[in-house]
This record gives sequence, C-alpha cells and structure tokens, in this order.
Amino acid sequence: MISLALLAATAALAPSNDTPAQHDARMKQWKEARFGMFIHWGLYSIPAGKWGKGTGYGEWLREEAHVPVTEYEKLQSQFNPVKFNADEWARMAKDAGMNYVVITTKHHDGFNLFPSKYTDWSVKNTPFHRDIMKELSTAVRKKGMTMGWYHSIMDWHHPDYLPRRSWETADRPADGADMDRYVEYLHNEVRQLLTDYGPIGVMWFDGEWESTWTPKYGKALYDLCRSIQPKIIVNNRVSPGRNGVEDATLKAGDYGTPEQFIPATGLPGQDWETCMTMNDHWGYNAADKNWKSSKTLIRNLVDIASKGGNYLLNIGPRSDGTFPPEAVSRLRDMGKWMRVNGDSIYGTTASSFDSLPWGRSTTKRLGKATNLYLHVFDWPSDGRLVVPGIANKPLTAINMPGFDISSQAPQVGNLSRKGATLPVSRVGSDLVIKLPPKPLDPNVSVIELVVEGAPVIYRPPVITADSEILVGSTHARIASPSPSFQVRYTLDGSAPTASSPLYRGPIAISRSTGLRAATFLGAKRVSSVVEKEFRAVAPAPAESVTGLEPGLWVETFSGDWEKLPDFDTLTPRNRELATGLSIPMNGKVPDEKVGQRYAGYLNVPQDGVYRFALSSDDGSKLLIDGKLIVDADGLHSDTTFNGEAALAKGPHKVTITWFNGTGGSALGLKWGRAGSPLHALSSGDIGHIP
Ligand code: FHN
Repeated sequence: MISLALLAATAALAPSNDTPAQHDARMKQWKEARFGMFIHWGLYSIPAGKWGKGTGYGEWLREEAHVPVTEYEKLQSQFNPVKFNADEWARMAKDAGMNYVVITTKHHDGFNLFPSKYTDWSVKNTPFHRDIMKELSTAVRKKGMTMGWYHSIMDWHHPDYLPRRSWETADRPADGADMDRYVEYLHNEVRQLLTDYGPIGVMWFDGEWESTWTPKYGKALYDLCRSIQPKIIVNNRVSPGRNGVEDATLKAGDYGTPEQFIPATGLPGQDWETCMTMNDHWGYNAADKNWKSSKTLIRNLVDIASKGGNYLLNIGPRSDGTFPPEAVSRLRDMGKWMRVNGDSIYGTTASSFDSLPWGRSTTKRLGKATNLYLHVFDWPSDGRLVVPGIANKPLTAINMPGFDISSQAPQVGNLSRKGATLPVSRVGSDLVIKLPPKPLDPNVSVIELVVEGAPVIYRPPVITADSEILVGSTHARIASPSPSFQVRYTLDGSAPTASSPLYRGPIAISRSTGLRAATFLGAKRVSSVVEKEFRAVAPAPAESVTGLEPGLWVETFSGDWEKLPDFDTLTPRNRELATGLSIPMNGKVPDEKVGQRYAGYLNVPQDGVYRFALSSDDGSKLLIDGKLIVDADGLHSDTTFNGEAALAKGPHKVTITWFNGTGGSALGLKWGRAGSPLHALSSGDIGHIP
C-alpha cells in the first residue's frame, strides 16, 4: 500500500533572505543602469565558427562538432590575442551608453579565461600570459562601469563534471567522476573570481539545466557569492528550475534572464534582463553576417526599458582581441543616440501606459511631477501625437532633449539640452501634442511630457470571476484602475453608458451572460470596454456505482519517454493500491524512466464547477469521465497546470497518468470548487472498485 504523501514540489531556490527593501537597495544601481555589454570570448573564438566542413559554430563548437577533448585542447596553445586592449573595450562600452560589462570567465567548454589556481585549463597556460580579467575589470571601473562575471556551471572538460556528452563517453569515461568534488572546484574558482578582482557587481551563471545540478547546489552557490561580496547580484540561472530558455520567471537568484527575446509585457513584479546577440552567435563566427541594424538595437533597448528591464547586448570578440567592425559601428550608433536621449532610459521605470500605437514610453518621478518620456517609432503623419487616456495636467511645455526645434534639422553629438516647447492640449481623456513635420531622429525620437503628480491613466477595469462556466451561479468582480474613477457595467452585451449601473461589489451571475465594463470619470467614459462571457452549463452526470473503497489503483510502468505513452499498449511492472498520488513510490526514491497510471473515482461533494491544479515533473494528464481536464504532458521541471470541469454530485471516473524521464520527479493534484481554495487530493476524495 503506498502511503499517502504528496511531495511538495521541490521548491526551486527561493531568492535571497533579504527583505524587499534590502533586495531593492542591492538591485538599485543595476536597475538604473538599464544597459550592459555581454562578452563571449574564449578558445572557440579562434576557429571563428569554422570546423571541418562546417562554418556555423560558436561557443558550442566542441559539443556541436563532437570535437574530442584532446583535439579541442590544442586550441589552448593558439590563444594569443595580441591586439587585446582592455581600455579600448571599456571605452567602446561606455561610449555606447553601457553601464556594466559581463564577460565569460568560463563557458561550457570549461576553459578559464582567467589564471585559475585550480587547473591548467586556463589562459595561464597559453602564449598570452596576461590576466585578462584583471586588466578588463580595472579598465571597466576606470570608466565608471560595473564589472560582472559570466561563469558556466556545466563543464565539458573537468573530469568530475557529470554527465559526460553522450557522444564522448568512450574517450572520456565517467569512471570515478564525483559531482560533489566538481562543485568544490566550482566554488573554489568562484571564490577566486570574487576575491582577487575587486568589487564585482554581477554573477551571471549559466548551464544550470542538466539533471546533476540541484536546487541544493544552487542555493549553496548563491550563498557563496553573497558571503564573499554581499552586495553582488546573482541571476536566476544559479539554480535549476527554468522551463527552457523561454522561462524567465524568477524561481531563483535575484533576476530573470529572458534570452534572445523581449517579454511581450515585461515581467511585472520581478527584475529581469534580456540578453541578446547582435547577429546570431554569442561567440565570434566570421561567416555570420546577420547583424541586427542599429535602429533595431536602439528600439530593442527602448522597448526593454519601457517594460522595466535591462538590456545585456553581446559582443563576440575575435581571437586577436578586437571587436568585429560590424559590432563597433553599432556600438557607435547606439552611443550617439544615448548621448542625446540617455535620460529617457537610465533610472526610469516602466511605461505608465499599457500600450502606445506609435511607440513606447518610460517614466521618471520628478518630485511632485512626473516625466513621461515618449519614444516615437512611427511619426504621426498628421503631426498630432495622441497620448491616450491620461488624467494628469501637463506641466510646463513639452521638451525634446537635445534638439533645437528651430533648426528643424535634428542635431546629434554634444548638443546641450536646448529642449524646445511644443503645444499640448487636452482632447477628452487624451493629451495631444503638436509635432513638427519631420521625425527628429531616424531611429527613435524622444519627447518629454512633464505632468503634474503621479501618472493617472484611464485604464479599462479588470474583470475576474470564479469561473467563466457556471453551474447554478458564479460571481464576477470588476477592479477599477484607480480609486479616482468609477466603473459602470452591463449584463446585456451593450456598451456601458453614464446611466449603466455603477459597480459596487461582486456581481452574481446565474445564466449565460455577456458582462461589459468600462472606466468612467463622472458621466464620461474614459476607457475602452472590456468584456467577459459567462456560460451556464449542465454538470457531467455522476457514475452509478456503489461499494467503492478508499484509494486508487496505480499501475507502474518502465520506459524512456519524452511524453506520456499510451499505457493501454504496455504491460505494467506492478499494480497496487494508493491512497493518493504518491511519489516516491513505495517510499523509495523515485525511479527514473518510469510511468504511472492512477485510476478510480473522484467523490464530488455537490454539483458545481471544480478547478484542478496538476503539478508534475515530468509530464502528466488528468482525465475525468474520460475527458481530458489538465494536460501537463512533456519533459519539464516541477510545474503546475490548471483546468476545470462542471461535475454533478457523486462519483466520477478519474485517471491520472504521469511519467518521469531523468532527474527530479514530482506529482501532485489540488482541487476545489471554483471560488474556494484548492486542497490537496486526499484519501477521502477518491475510491476504487475492489
Ligand atoms: O548555452 C549558453 C549559450 O552558449 C550562451 O552563453 C547563452 C547566453 O545567455 N546562454 C546559454 C544558452 O541559453
């Protein structure tokens, strides 16, 4: 009999023990910096992407070209970047408007770009005997910027790191490898990097996704960094838990790291930084000519800042120590723009608007006023810049930093801030700015709109509900965007008017209904109309079974899957009773390459809509009465997926299927009536036919 135990999902590393105020103080300078340089440089820069017949490689060369370690090690004697000039690198970063630099001290190939005290696999044993990190950190600080280290957890060279690459187990057997001993080596190198090179602002870990790296290792590494340099900030890749590179949510460390993309609406409630290449490679690839334009890079920076994030833009230096000329020209263009418009990026917070049809915006409080920086991508042909749905009174006039409107010709360079005044008028709930006929900057024109007080934006209200399907009745709630505004609504599908009911509290809905709502200022509607459709449904009928006994039948299968198999086609290795979803099975440490199918009945206490939260590592599914309610299939870390069903009182057939590939495992199900707290599945909730 499997004991009832719901494994609390292996909590990924929580952020530090700082109080929110301490955390914010530690993040402040980095957040205000907004813009940094990423540098991927190492032995892989020597072949510059070319190996054998291939020309598309970068820093993953050894893995992608299956280069035997002895072959790859020959590159060490070729590393001699005679043109490396740290002051030149720092000058280009600073002149581009960047405020911090993060460089690969060690990438996945395990080669140390600093004179490691713990291995000969380092720059110390190359013809280039200088301490690159010492020179660069000194130059970076001399320019008033912050130094940061990228350091890979995954290591394709160290004999103790596991797992080996699948293609090299023959010539690099894992016999005797000891991951704990590797972690000690990793800690020693991080300690050296955080002890010997002065104040370091950022530890940028990477390569945390392999099954041998655990949240426990991650927490110890995070704590090590903070113990040596308490003010340092550490990215989320210090600990496992990301669901692939698209997952930038903050499950560990101090900030999220979306890679090669800009989150559509930012990552509200957490700090984050988008890292991105200028072409398609992190490490230098001579054949890669797919360079993003300077305009695209500037607009990316603006877009990211408008969502409250940082931009870490990558350079892949050449093996001689120089930056590719295409990168140099883009850095120069960005610097020109930043010299004039940097105030609209540095020290700003996210846009006060949900979206702007013509561009982006950033925000900066100025005492009792607020500076709204309007970044115009698409210059209005009618000369009217509409700032939508804002209640504030515009103060002073509109100031365009660095441009002398009288010249009508945009000037860049070392212009003083000769801002010009533009007419601004209120048109209903909008402010309209009269613009000159031509854009002021070919990349992004910036206009400063200074308004009285904190921004008050006529956002539409937000409708929430226990559920959008209803059995009997449900409740809808409507949140106003500001206490200064009222919300009016209708239930007949029409747009609310000044005579529509005022929202005063939850609305009971007992039939299929179209709820519409909008924000009002007095009698005037000042926002768009939002809507939510509610559908009355009949609950699925219960099964007419009797004599149920507590527990579920659970079959366990062996197999190596990337998604759930059809268990009907397989023979279980055993079948037993479980009083709940239970990992580890039989109290044992969960196997890997295993699957389970739980089957029985769910006891539904009363007619209603029920919500289900199924958590698993790896994939799982929940079916009720044979209908798929939650699909959590696939390879992933412990993640929760949700679903709902309208069920009549009584027993309903329930099936939960689950599998685990390798690494961590978890399985849990919470459920409850829509609008009530969910509770973990318990033995009283389930039954089986003996
Ligand atoms: O595998 C690395 C890759 O080489 C590069 O360093 C990027 C940069 O963030 N990080 C990993 C891929 O997500």
